[in-house]
Amino acid sequence: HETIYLEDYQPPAWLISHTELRFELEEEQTLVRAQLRIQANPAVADKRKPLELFGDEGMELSRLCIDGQILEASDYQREAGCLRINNVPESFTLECVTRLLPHENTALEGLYKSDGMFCTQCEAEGFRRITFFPDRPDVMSIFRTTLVADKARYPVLLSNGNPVDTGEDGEGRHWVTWDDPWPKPSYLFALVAGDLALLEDHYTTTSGREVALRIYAERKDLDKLDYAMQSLKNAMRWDEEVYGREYDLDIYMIVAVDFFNMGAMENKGLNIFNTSCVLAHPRTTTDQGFQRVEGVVAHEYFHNWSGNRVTCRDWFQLSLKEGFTVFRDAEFSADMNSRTVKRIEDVTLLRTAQFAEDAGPMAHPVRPESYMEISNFYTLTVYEKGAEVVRMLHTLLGAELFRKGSDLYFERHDGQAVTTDDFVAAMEQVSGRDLSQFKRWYSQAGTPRLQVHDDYDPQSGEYCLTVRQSCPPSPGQDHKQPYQLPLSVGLLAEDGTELYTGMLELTEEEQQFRFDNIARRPVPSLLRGFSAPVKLEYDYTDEQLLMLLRHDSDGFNRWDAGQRLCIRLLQEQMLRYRDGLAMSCSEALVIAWRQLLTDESLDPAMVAQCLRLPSEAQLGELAERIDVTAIHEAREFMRKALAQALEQEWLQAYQRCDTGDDYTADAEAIGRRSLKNLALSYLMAAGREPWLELARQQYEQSDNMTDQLAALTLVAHSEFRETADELLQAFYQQWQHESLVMNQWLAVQASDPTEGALQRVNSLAQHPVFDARNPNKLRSLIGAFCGQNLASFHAEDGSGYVWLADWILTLDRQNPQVASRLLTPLTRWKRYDQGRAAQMQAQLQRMMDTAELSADVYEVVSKSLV
Ligand code: HT7
Ligand code: ZN
Repeated sequence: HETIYLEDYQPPAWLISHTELRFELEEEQTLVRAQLRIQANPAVADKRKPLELFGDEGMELSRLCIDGQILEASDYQREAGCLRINNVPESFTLECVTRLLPHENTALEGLYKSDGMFCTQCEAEGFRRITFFPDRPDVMSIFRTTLVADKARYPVLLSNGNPVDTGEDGEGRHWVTWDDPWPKPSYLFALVAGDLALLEDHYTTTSGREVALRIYAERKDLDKLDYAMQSLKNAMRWDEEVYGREYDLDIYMIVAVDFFNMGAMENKGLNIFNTSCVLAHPRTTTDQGFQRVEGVVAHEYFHNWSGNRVTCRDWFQLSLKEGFTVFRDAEFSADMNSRTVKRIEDVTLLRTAQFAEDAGPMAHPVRPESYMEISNFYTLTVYEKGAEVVRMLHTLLGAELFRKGSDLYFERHDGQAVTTDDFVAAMEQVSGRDLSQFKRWYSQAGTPRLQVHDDYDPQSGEYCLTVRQSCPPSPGQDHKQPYQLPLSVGLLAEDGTELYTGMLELTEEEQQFRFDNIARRPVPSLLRGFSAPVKLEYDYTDEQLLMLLRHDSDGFNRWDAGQRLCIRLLQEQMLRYRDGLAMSCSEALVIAWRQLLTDESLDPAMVAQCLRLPSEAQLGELAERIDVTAIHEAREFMRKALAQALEQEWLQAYQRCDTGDDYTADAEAIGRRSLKNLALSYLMAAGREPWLELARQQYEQSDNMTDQLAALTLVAHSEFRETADELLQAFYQQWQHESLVMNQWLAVQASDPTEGALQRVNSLAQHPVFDARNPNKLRSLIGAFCGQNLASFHAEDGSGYVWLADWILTLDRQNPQVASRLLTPLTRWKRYDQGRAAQMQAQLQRMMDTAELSADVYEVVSKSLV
């Protein structure tokens, strides 16, 4: 498998001004006729280069012509995914007919069938599975696409742009031609053909363009599209107001498909969505699900500018569109809901999963330098850390200059394929700042560490903060240069009064910041709002953390202080567990939690965040060596202790939040439900029968999936096995025909930490609702078992590792992208004790020894074994 390097980038030798496609969609095969208007790139000196087009090795080529002349086999060569034609003129039309077998396409890249409908996924390199093409993002072309199919089976025929012609052949087949006026790279091409129902609405842009909004799904799901439609309209308005960006076509379409490798895809004018990111109904969708729909709909819409109008020069620049778009969607969600809660959720994901990625064998910079398979680089680093990098620019420049910078970026590069340097250059130009040091965030991997010390001189009233930054080595990068970063800080007096608020800018390995006229030694509130994606170390006392938890004016840091305290206490219990000592729960924590729980003036959403213990995965990320059992036991002990110490308060909070109002998916109602269900989870942890009855009652009486699933999960994960089995069976009976709900049913059981988990997931893999070809089902069963049921997956006998490796080897032949992603937990083997590490390594080696690994899995396995 070949490695591609950023430093080898060469501009394309050939450009394609127009691409005309005709798809004859049939049950047994699809014929694709492509006509490409090709010209030598005037910017490239060597005009005698052969024409090289990418095309999947397995794709059948049945006709190849230049300017109407059929080419003989001797006129071209096909090798390793490439078609080379020598001696071509400066400008010509290439015609190419390929034969595809979409019904056999289980990789879900290129053209495939999902539940009987045809659909495509072309990012990153799927278009080369449809026809031969310079399938790279810096070749942009105007597409005209005709779809021909049986009218009864496929009444809806969609592609990018606007429909310009349609007709029937009198023998049951019909056709539609679509024209997309905007030049685009091939990765944004899409088509859909199926028997689909439609929710239609419209939107008028600020400048008066009337846009038809159409969301397509299977007929049975038509009642689950309203929330996505409202989210789309909110996103369109928000992008006009906050970024001055309007939509640029007459139609915006979203299609929901059940078989999809990721969340959604921003194809120009024709987004294709995983059903899990578009369907939403109170009865079948949890609050989390609603928020995901809102966020993903907005994310794909925002790509119309950050990704489509201005796209990436090459795939190393992926974060140019993804990091920026995640930042945009996070700000949108913050504006639509609670800003602090959104920030807490995002930072939790970053700290738990992105930090782990940054410390693992696949660590890479936000702008990677090499890859074997680009699909492996749709990562938390490129997306989430990339968004943090954009956020830091926003913080350093301020909202106004950042907006000027984004305006300049969009205007200067409209219709171009550009780099992350171009993005930063626009920010430099509007601010007059030199951001060359800042760009290290794009080129250096690893999570920086900030060590903060302070000094106070009561005589002079001078307070001094000393900040040291460092960054651990990562693959191929032994030494790191210091970063430029914003460190948002507050200084608090003991009673919580704010003595100083501001932003410090770090550029050096070690820096000192002095503050005058400070009457008493302050408590520093550091890295407010998580102003940079770093690990911050400061030796807080428990009392200081309790004071910040109570008084910090920065909501994020109030929550963070509580988390730091919990982490410290949990780590102490882990040590005691390992040493065979009795564990204990801090009385000070109980008092602080009681205060939060009983203060009715506080926002329930924030209280719920503060009273949630850090997850086992996060505790693992923080550990030098991950001791799965000690983490699980310490956390369970603490949960139970806090449950019992505050039993009455949990019940009161539960009753207070159980308002009986009709379901709404707004931030306030979601916040109330989250505190209510958290309270129920602690009551269940207290382990007494009345609380089991309360959970059962909630399960039976709730009219929404959030409450029903919360109750089911708590009972299913409890020691009350009889009731657990009864409710799981009832849930199955009720929802067996709702595929997305059945995914939840699988995930609840796969993440059940009680005895016998592996046996349970094994038998679920045989259950009729499970379908190993559907990525959502795989994620619900395999992903949940390996990622959320840590004590079971990491069973000492290594059975979880063998199970996962068996699955990967099977799935790799079917869907390499999904196989490669599910493999992640095994790649972290170096973080575990010797016994586990050796068993995980052995499974990686077993995969490595398998002859025909895909590039996707080979890259991850081989890098993990280094
Ligand atoms: N830009 C989209 C990426 C995507 C994708 C990538 C690889 C394989 C399958 C995929 N499906 C969608 C998603 C996004 O960030 O909006
Ligand atoms: Zn995206």
